[in-house]
Amino acid sequence: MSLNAESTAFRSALEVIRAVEPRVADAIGAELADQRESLKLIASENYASPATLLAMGNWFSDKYAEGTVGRRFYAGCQNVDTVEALAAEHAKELFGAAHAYVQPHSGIDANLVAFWAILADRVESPALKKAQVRQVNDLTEADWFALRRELGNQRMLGMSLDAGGHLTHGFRPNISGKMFDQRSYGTDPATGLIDYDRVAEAAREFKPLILVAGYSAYPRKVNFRIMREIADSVGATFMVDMAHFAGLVAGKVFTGDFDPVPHAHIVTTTTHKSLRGPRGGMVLCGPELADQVDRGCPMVLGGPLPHVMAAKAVALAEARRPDFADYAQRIVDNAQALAEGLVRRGTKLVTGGTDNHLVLLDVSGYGLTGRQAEQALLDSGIVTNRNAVPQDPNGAWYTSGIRIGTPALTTRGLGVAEMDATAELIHTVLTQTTPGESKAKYVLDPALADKISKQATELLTGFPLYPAVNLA
Ligand code: DSN
Repeated sequence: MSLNAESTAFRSALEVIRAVEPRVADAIGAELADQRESLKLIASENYASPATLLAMGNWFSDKYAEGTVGRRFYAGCQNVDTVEALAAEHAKELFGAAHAYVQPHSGIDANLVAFWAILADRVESPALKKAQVRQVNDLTEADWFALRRELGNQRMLGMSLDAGGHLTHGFRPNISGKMFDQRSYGTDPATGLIDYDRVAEAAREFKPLILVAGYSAYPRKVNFRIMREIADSVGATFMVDMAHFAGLVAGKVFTGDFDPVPHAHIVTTTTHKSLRGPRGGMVLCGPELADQVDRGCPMVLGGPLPHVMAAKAVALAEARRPDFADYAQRIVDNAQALAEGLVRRGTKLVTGGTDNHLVLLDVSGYGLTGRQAEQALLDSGIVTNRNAVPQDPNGAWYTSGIRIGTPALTTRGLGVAEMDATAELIHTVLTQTTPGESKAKYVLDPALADKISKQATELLTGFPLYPAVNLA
C-alpha cells in the first residue's frame, strides 16, 4: 500500500530522529497517541495543520536573522526575508492591519514589544531617544539609570486576573508588574460582565498611559469601540491582547465593535490558540507605532525563529481561506452548546454562558476546588485547566473554577451533539467526585473514572485527529 504524503513525511522524520535518540522519537509518537485519545478542552490549545507543523522542522532553524526584512544584522537572510514578509502580508490582509510584526516568540514577548513601542512613542526622555538609536551599546550606565528613572512607574489599566485578565497585563509574577504601576478593572459582581462605566471611572481616576483590553478567561465579547473611547478620554494608548480570540477575529465572528483591529492603537496575539498556527506571537499596529514595533529584536526579543515564521505564513494563509470562517463560527456554536448543556444539568457558569470560545465553570456548586475538579476530570480522560473565578475565595492556586474551550475539539470536527455529550461526562465526573482532606485531594471511584475515560475516547472515535497521519 502506498503511503500518503503526510504519513510518509512524519514517518520519515521519526525514523531519522530515532536513529540518533530513539527516546525522543518515542516521546513524539506518544504525544500524538495521547492527544488522539484525550478530550482536549484547554481553551488556549489547538491542533496545527500538518503543513504548519512541517514548516517548522527544517534548516530555517539554523539561521540568525536579527533585524527586520531587508535590514538584517546578518548576511544571507534572503530566504528568511521571503517567509517573514509573507507571514506579515498574510497577517495584514487577514486582520486588515496596516502593519504586522511576526517575530515574537510568544504572547509575553509580543506584549513586551508592544509595551516598549508604546513607552518609546509616548514617553519624552532624552535617554530613551538615545536608546532608540541602533547602537544601544552606546548608552552609558548613567543613561540606563536615567532611562529607568524616566520610564519607571508608568501606569497601566488592565483587566484583573480573577476577572479573566492575563499575567502580562501588569501583574507581579510577570515583568510587566515590575515595569508598570498597575490598576485593574474587574467585572460586575452580579452579572460577571465588564462594566464600562466603572472602567471609564477607573481610567479618569488613574490616568493610565496604557489601557489594556483582552483576557484569557473571560467568556464574553468585549466592546472595543467603547474601550477606545475610554482610552481617548484620558489620553491613553489603547492596546488589545487578542491572543485567545484571534481566530474569532480572523474568522469574522467578532466584527464591528468587537473586532479590536480598527479600534486599538496596537494589538498583540499568540498564533497557536484559536488562530491554529504554530506556537508564537505577533503584533499588529498602525503606521505610527510600526517603527518602534520593528525594533522588537534586538530591543526585547532574542533572534527571530525563521522556521516558526515560515509556519506562521502557512497557518495565516490557511486562516485566509473561506473554510476558516466556518471553523471560527463552529468554535463559538460549540462553546455555546457546551455551556447550555452544563447549565441544563445545573452547573454554575461565570456570566451564565459564553459568546466566545471558552466557558468558565464555578465548581464550588459541586463542593470542589478547581484543583480537585481539574485532577478528577484528568483521571477521566478530560483535559481542562483550573482557573480563578471573580473574587475567588480559593485564590489563584487552588481556585474555584475550571476553564474549558472548544477550539481543539472543533478542529477535530466535533459538533454541538458531541458538546452535549461532553457536558454530560463533565457533570457526571464532578457530581461523583468528593472533596478530600485538603484543597488538592479528592475521592473519585477509579472504575468510574475509567468508564468515563472510555466514553470520552468513544466520543472521539468518529473524529480522528490528523486522519491522514498513520505512524503505524
Ligand atoms: N497560558 C495561556 C492560557 O492558557 O490562557 C495564556 O498565556
